[in-house]
Amino acid sequence: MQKSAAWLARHALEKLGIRHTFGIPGVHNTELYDQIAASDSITPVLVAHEGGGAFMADAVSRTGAGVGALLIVPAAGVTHAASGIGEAFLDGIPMLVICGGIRRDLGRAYQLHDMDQHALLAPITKGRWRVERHADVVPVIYEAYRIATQGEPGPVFVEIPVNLQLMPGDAGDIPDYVPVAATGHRASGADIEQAALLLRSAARPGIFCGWGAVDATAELKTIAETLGAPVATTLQGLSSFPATHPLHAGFALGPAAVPASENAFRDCDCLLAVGTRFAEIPTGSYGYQPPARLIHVDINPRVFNANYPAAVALEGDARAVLSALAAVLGPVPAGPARAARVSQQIATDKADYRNQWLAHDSKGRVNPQRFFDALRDRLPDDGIVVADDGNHTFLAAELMPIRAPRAFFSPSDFNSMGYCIPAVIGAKLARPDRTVVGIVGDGAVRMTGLEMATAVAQQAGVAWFVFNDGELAQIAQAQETPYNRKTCTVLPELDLEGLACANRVGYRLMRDDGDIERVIGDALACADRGEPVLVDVRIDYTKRTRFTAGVIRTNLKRFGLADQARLVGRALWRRLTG
Ligand SMILES: Cc1ncc(C[n+]2csc(CCOP(=O)(O)OP(=O)(O)O)c2C)c(N)n1
Ligand SMILES: [Mg+2]
Repeated sequence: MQKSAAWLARHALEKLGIRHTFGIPGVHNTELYDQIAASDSITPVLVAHEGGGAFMADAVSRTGAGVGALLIVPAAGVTHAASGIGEAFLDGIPMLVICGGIRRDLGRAYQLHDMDQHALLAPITKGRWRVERHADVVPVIYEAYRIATQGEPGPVFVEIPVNLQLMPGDAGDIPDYVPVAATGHRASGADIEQAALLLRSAARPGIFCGWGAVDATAELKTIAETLGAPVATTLQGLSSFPATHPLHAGFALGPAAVPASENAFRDCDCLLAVGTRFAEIPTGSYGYQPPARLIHVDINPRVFNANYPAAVALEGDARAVLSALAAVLGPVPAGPARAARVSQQIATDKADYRNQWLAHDSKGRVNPQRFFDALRDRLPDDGIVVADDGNHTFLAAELMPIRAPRAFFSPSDFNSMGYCIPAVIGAKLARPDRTVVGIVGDGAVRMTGLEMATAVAQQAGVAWFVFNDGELAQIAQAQETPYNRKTCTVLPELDLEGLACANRVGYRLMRDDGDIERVIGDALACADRGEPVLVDVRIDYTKRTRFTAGVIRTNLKRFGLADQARLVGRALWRRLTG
């Protein structure tokens, strides 16, 4: 069969159930774009910047409704997209990157967009292919998709040289797509028994879950209830366990955690950690020390013992491992009484922490707790909250209860600002039935704010709440004490109303607490009508999150006494001299 590589790529993407591609056309992929435009099932989405496109594709995958795909030009398209590809790689999110390639039939050097993109992408993709023949297009895309979705998911890259796209060639026998089999587990029965034994005999068992457990909420609940164990989550895994559950303790572990979690895990003598790598954020910069009885469940065996030694390591898909574990755990006699005690303490600690925030004088600006209380009241339980990276992220993590799996996304380990504005669009396109809102800093909005026009073009009704504080607060707060200066963290003025207007999205101003209810109601109503809207939230950042305070303390302790004295001395001196 004679087919062009562009036709073959479209065929493969259709069979894989791809519904949107994100990117920008150029001379190396217009043939691909022409094919995709003719597809009944795939819509090519024009983005403002390939970085935004990659964040959209990432969010499509995070919803669980299919895998996000990019359709980009080589070199400049790839480097622009690299932030989103890197985020997906470090966060374990599948993504299919389809890229045009320079001509391989000319024998010419210094072609447009010629660079070694495979070398550039090697550290941030699970696999890379350059298609050499027409007959390889479909099998390579299927194989790339399999690699992207199997094991710990991640991005993959397929380059299709433009000469193959333009010319028909021998496509051979086009293979059928065979869906990727679900991963089970490799953990042995003896190891699962051993884990059950440790948990059963623990006096204060606890559970810590990350994004890897996001589809295992039911199994987590069963085990938590059986043991009467508190459940804390990572940042990325905030939606892995419902905040409405009485055993839900909240975000992070250790001194940077919310008080309910810090208290619930204080004397934890056996920790079941599921789908987390104990990375820097959820451990508060490694300020948390897990107990020796650490049972670590992950699909990626490389995470075991990377930061903390595991007493038992159980390799496999979280659902598969946890259901096997629940089956051998059986009833735990101490469980019900412990559950009652632990839940009561959690409820008290959560109420106290919330009251501390409500009592904080926001001096005429918007109180973060009042904001999140009102948003929670109005957002459906399965509404998707997308954060960016900054102080607003940790406020959301501490103050906004997340109630459903895959209902909270944030850039996590790669930690790329600029994620939220486009990711909200990707999430809405993948899940038009869900309410999707963004919480984004006024710094991050500068990076990808022009992507708002993409929402208008795609008729994606979403609301972005811009936490407008005039600073790169997460960094400015960390500069304040040691330096007594805010070098390069005070933002020049930006007219958010003008930005909304330029993008043709709605604009609402939330000046103080008195505006909260009305403006949130109004913004969500706009989004429901299919009208994207930017809300300018004049947020109060004068109270620190537990996370920021905890991380600063942990890092200070890490210095030796002489360095601590030097840093404190400099801080005091600057306080005196300005
Ligand atoms: C691409 C990128 N550049 C820089 C940083 C460092 N950084 C982390 S949080 C932050 C501040 C973000 O400011 P803003 O978007 O206003 O959010 P806020 O902290 O004020 O809520 C910065 C600069 C980053 N994470 N990513
Ligand atoms: Mg800010």
